[in-house]
Amino acid sequence: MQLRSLLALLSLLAATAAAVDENDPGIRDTIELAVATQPDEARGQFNVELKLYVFNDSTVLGATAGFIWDNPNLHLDSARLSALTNSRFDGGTFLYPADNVDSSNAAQQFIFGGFAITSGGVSPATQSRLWATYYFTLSDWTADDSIVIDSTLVPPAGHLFFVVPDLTAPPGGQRSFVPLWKGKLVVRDRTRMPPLEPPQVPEDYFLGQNYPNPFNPGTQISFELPVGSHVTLTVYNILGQKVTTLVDQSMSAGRYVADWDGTSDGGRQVSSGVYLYKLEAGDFIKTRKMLLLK
Ligand SMILES: [Ca+2]
Repeated sequence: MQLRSLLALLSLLAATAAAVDENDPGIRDTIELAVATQPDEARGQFNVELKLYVFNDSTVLGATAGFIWDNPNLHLDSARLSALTNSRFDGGTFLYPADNVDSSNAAQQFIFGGFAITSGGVSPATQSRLWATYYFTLSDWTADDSIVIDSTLVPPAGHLFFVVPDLTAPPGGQRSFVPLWKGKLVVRDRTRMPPLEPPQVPEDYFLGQNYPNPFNPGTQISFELPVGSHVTLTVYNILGQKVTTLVDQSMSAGRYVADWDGTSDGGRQVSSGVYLYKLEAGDFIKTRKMLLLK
């Protein structure tokens, strides 16, 4: 794993907006934080536990992360990788401890240059999983305080991003992208201990860019449903003529991938060119383009 190159990429990605990254193959990889707080009366402080959940549908070969917080009394004490990732990361430690702990507490930020992923990366899964837990203490918290923990603006490096195998490149090729980050986390209630549940259901309808693109002969189209819906996913040629229907059924909320093998309803292999695919689900209608190149 070339972690030095991760660092170089990190600086390149600093200005990237936290929008959907079209380099993300398949379903949108998603990061979400959950937090729990608990009074520690013996020490006159609060313990704050932050959990990082990840949904990844590609093997993640490397990752970087960082976040900032707006309360100077919040102090990051330690971080621990989950059992899921422990066995795949170098000793369960962060690669660049100099970026961590004491030096970052003064700036109220935590940035690290990469999980040192070994054993071929973190395999994809069909649901979000816990990757890491961060342990903070809060020395003073009045009833009206809230704390914002935000990974979307992390100076000077940038967002968390993933490195995954690039299936459109020669063997060994890699690509990187910024996973969808679910925005800022606001910690408001100083005594509540909410359940730390991984996020499972998408917040909005979404139609992803097909992958790979351009493609030959087949490609995959991802989409997400926040609620159960009747779904149609239809492929048209550039003249607006229907080529094939990939999905036409009721589906429950969740993340999905449809395969298109490049054939029409009649079973014929279609020719090179631009094709459109249209998702209709509930009130949501979205059309995107894809390119078949032979
Ligand atoms: Ca993905």
